[in-house]
Amino acid sequence: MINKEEIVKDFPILDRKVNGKKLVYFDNAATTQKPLSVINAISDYYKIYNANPHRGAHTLSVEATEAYEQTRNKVAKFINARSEQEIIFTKNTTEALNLVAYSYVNNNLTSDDEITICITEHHSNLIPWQQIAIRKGAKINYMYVDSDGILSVDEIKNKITDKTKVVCIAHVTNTFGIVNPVEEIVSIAHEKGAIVVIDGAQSTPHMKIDVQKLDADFFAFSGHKMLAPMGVGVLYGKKELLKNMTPFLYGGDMIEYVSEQTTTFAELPFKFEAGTQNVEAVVGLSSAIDYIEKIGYEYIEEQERELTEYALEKLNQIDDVIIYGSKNIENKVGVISFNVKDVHPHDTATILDRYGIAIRSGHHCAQPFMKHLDLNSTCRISFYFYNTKEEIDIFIDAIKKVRGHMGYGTK
Ligand code: 7TS
Repeated sequence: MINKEEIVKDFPILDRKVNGKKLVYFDNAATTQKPLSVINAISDYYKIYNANPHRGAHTLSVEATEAYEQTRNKVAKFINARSEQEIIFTKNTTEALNLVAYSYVNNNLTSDDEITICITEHHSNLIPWQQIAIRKGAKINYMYVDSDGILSVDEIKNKITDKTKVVCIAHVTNTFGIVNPVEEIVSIAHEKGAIVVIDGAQSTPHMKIDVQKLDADFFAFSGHKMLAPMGVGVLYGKKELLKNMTPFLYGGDMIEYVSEQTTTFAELPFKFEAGTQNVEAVVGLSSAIDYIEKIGYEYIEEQERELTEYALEKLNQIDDVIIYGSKNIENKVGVISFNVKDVHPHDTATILDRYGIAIRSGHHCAQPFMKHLDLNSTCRISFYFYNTKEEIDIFIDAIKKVRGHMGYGTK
């Protein structure tokens, strides 16, 4: 039995006060907090074996290299890649997606081709494709969702055509937390001969990822959304695709041999990791994976489901709150978008901050989606397994006071 109180104690920041109130952190889709084990792993790296990996014959460099490469191995197992050669460390999901855009799509797209993406995409899974499409004179084909944020199989079938070369889709959307039917998308895309890039930034923290089962051609995620530090992300790619791709960045450590006029490149995965990498973040990612595996996805999913159900029920009871997106808990992670009637989301977020509650407000880096729904912006709460029902109670009490702060009555 996992003890929630013990879990909460693992996260020192959750004990701090904000504006004189105990912190309630509901902005986990933006970034999660870090357990002491991750913080200590980073501190130990600097205290004991900080060095530039892959470069030195000295003990510290060997130890740093081991830590770095062992993490690659751990990540490969974590998402069930066939080989650690399929794991490339990047700065974040954004960089991983840009790598695919510039090293694969840029070299394989013609003006007759189409890229299919969903209207719900985060800008980092939209702008890179848009830029390549502009460069190549190709077209972006959008799959549209209903007002609940749900993507239908008919829409997928209509928008993945014989012209489609690449399909890019979030596994879980960051605005409403909807789990997209990625396995179906992959199967339809592969039938048409298109490759699929899955943005796993919002899924990897919350559900067990099996890239072989998904049959994803590329899969990207960020460490910082799953307990690890900022500054490390992962690009998984099928080996046969990665092998034929040109490097994204050029420089130290990614070469085999350099002469005055030409260069040959290192084997996978090193040809995609130019320059000194973020070893401290990689070490932190290793520790974060250990933590997630220790508590297990079963616990994570169960906690988030309970919290989301509870919060939806409480929010639903407040007349002045408008909830956006599907409320079907079976198809959703712990993300709720909402607005308080007549109150700008930034005002709501600012008022909640006075009560020590951290939420996100704005367009959530998904402006085309907001426009599609005829919305300007929303408030968003997003949970992780360390959140509690007591925190939701604090949040609900504060939400009931928002309109009063703005000079309105509250029902
Ligand atoms: N894709 C999705 C679905 C995301 O939610 C995010 C970040 C990214 C990509 C980019 O991740 P990064 O680590 O490269 O920045 N989403 C959010 C969010 O919803 N609020 O803040 C960041």
